Amino acid sequence: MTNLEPFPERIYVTRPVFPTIEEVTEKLRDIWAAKWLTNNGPQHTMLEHELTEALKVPYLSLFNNGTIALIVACQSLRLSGEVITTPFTFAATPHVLSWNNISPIFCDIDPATMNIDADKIESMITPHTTAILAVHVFGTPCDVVKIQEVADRYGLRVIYDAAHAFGVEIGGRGIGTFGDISMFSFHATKLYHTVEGGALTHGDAHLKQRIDLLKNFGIKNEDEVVMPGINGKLNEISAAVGRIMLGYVEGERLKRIRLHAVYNEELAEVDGLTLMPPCADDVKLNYQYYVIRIDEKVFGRSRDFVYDELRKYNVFARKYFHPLCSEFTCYRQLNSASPANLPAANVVGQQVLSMPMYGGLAEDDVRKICAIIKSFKC
Ligand code: T4K
Repeated sequence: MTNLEPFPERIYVTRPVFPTIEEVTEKLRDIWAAKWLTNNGPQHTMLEHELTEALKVPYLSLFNNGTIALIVACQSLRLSGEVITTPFTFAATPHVLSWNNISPIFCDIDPATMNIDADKIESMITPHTTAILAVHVFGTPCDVVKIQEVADRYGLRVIYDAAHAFGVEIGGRGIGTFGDISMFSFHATKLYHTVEGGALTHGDAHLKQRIDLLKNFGIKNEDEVVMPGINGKLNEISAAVGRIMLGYVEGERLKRIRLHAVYNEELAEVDGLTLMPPCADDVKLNYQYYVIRIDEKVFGRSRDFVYDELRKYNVFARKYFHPLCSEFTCYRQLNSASPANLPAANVVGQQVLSMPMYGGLAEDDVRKICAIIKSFKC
């Protein structure tokens, strides 16, 4: 097959960006001096302010992870009944609906962007529909204009799962300003992280009050608890790491832009591989992920073959997102989960492979990974 040697150590799909120990130690000293570890401390307050600017959004609320943030987003808008979403996403997206007693209704995707197909949303609306929960998959923006048009026509709310979209902009506008609420994940595996963490962004001061109550048990003051909230608070150590990481995010993004270019250069001419879609000129991407699609009929090998063989070379690519959420045992009985309703998602789910992508990866490593993939072609 190839005389390329396996990598001496595992190459994972991603590696977290680590600040220096010294930077973290310095911030820990501040936290120790303040004697404040969580519950809206000074690091939390400063990070909320800094992220509001960095993401170019009017309001932002920090959370202990993106999943709890999304659960609270649904609560804050009082969603119920059915919410239209995509099957091509991480498990958290439909699960937050279930945790709110809402039925996820799966809508097919646009195979080019791998995002929810805005032209198909209308056909999924019923009298029970209250919202659209769309995902900017791999940081590629959804068709935000069309989605808003449909939502406005039917009086629906729009929530964006922007877990992958830190720093993405459309026409200079922060991606978190579209729809009613957007959720960002700051998990360790993301381009920007707070170890674990997340945020909700939106344009409404009253909504911020409600979200901040919901993430703190609904406690208004020592004498009043005004709604059944949850514990969604980000602690001071995570917030401090987040403040440091703001100084790393653009450097990491630039390294990934370079690695994207190498993947594109090496794989562009390979029949049977579809590379990440180019974006409109006014879109600023974050280059967090590099995803290919493998058409078995043309490439001669299936995605699963490539995934398995790469592991023999110590390359641990990932099948994000396979299985589709509509294939999970908890959802596959839903009418909207049937493969007949989701033809594009079912094809993409069988073809997709997330390649190693992180700033610490050498360009030569990327070239070698591409050479290994090309050696599989038959
Ligand atoms: N919505 C969407 C669309 C999402 O993608 C996610 C999360 C969410 C919502 C929920 O947000 P959070 O509640 O998580 O904030 C990873 C992440 O854990 C998850 O946050 C992320 N999406 C998902 C796409 O990827 P896994 O199960 O693939 O993670 P894991 O542990 O297999 O890590 C992937 C690779 O990263 C490992 O093979 C090695 C490397 N790694 C990982 C960790 C944690 C390290 O080198 N060091 C580490 O500390 O879900």
